[in-house]
Amino acid sequence: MQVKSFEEYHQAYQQSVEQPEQFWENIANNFQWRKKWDKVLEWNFKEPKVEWFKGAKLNITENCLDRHLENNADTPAIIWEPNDPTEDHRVLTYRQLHDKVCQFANVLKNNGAKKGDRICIYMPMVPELAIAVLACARIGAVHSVVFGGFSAQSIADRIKDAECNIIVTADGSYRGTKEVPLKSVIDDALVQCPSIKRVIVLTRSHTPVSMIKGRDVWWEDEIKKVETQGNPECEPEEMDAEDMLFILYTSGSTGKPKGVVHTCGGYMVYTGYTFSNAFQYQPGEIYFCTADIGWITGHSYIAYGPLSQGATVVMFEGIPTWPNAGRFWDIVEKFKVNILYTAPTAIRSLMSFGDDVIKGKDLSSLRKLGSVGEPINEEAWHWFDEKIGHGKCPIVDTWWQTETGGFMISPIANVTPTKPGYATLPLPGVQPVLVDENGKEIEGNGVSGNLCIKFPWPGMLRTTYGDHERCRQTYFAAYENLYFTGDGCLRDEEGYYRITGRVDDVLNVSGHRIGTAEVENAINMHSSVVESAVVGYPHDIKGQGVYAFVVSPEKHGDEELTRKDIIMTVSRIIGPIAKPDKIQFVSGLPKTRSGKIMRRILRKIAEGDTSNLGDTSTLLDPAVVDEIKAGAM
Ligand code: 6R9
Repeated sequence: MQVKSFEEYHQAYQQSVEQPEQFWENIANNFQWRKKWDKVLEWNFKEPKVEWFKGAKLNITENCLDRHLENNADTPAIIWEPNDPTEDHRVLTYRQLHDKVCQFANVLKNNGAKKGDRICIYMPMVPELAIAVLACARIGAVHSVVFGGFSAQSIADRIKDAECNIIVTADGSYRGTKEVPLKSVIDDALVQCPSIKRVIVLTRSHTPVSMIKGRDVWWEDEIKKVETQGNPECEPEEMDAEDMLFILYTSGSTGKPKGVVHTCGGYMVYTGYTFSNAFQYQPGEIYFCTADIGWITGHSYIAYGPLSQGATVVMFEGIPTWPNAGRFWDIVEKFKVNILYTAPTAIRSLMSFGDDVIKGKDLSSLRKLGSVGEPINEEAWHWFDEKIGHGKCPIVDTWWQTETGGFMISPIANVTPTKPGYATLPLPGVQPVLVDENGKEIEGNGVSGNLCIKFPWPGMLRTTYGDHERCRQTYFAAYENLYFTGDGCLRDEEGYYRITGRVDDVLNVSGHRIGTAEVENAINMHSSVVESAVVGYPHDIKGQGVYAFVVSPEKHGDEELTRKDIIMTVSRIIGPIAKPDKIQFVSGLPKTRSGKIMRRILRKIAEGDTSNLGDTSTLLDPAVVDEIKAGAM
């Protein structure tokens, strides 16, 4: 599945465009199927309907676990580094991971889980999170992982949308010096969620929790029951290639997160192939992905992609800056990491601590570096290249999305010449196009436009859970016969792609996607807020910060306190990741005569660029702009 030279890349790319079905069929043959497909691809972007490997039967965990047992049972699958460096790390070989997944799959069955059920997972970054995910896939249940930083309200919304019947969680989690409760957040969420019949709770932090009789059970007790039942195996459920594998919620430009749906066959092929090819993974290499499994990067490139390739994955529970900003480098040294995959926001944050924290760390095991989540600025790129890679590791800047399932535009390590700030070229099988506002394709090089994809790839989303029309509207209606990514993009003279950021109302804060409408809805819940408008502004570490313009009528009381109350409200409604960095109180928002907020103006003010606000004559009340300008933070 790996191309070995730039020439081979071009050949593979050309074949993938000219004969896509043959191309993907060859790739798919590298995986284990119970039954092969009747047809490689059927599609139209109108409905949209996309089906890959139709008629094929498989179980993804057979590919991620069982098939490695014959020759690689003792290869470490997961090396887990705890939050606290003085606590022992854990190693799970493929044999051990297989057994634990089977055990927990049986726990799920004992608790009534069946094929097709939706199971919510809200857990810390411990091996049991990966085990729970794989156990769902083993029995054909659909997992919906919710990142540990989301609030009770966000969890409840997701559980209700997917009608989950089981939730897997832990008592609490550790992040640096903080102990973060999880079970009590779930308890708050479940007040609104009658569909949940069972809560399975892992012990991690020993935080006191309330266990409700008949509903809540301990992970450890349930495992013991399975052990006494004496059947450690759990036969993998046979799935259709197009059966649902998981739902993962992501923010868009409307107020409500969408449940992006991925299916078994295409997702397996796509994540396995892209992992193997882009990182040029070699047997025995130690691969460290710093993402959380709660995001797509963790799904595709901690769990499924690497495991289907028999890779050894380092999974980290803690944060990059505790006990100090050298933690990543300690982990690299400790496990002799060969491939490090992280995010620009982490790089910028670690950069800001200076070079002292890197001094004396042995980073010589590193061979390849990766970046994901947002455009990487040149300064961070060079620092990563020089200080971490010592100029000898290619930087694989992977552009992709929750919806794409896997890497789309990315260098192939040691094959594609890299360029700072560029995701470089599309991987074989990916056909990007740039379009103008009217949907007209912009051809040639040295151009920029909105990034679309014109042909399906196996890892693409199939629908948004429970609302196919929304999927069509969001991704396939903007431009006819194209998948619209929501990103702006530049193609330089050489044909290299550089992603310039979102062109919709989605912010990218520390690599996390946050919809401005969602934050506004949360702010507007606060009792002293009439309305608000949220925009992004450049932030040194986070990439983008959240800037809120808030209309609050009576300036009664303490402004600073109201600010804190609003921040607390957003934390409660969405989660701490969406907290505004700046809140400016204003007497009104700049609106057109038809009542539309002119975000363009607010964006400029938030960016500190008030010299040229463009045409403000169509505003209902142009004076409000001067007031906002004067009060900008
Ligand atoms: C994988 C992931 C997707 C959005 C995407 C884009 C931004 C991700 C990027 C990048 C520039 C990269 N993005 N990787 N921008 N260069 N290498 O992050 O998925 O959370 O769904 O976010 O992130 O704006 O549209 P997701």
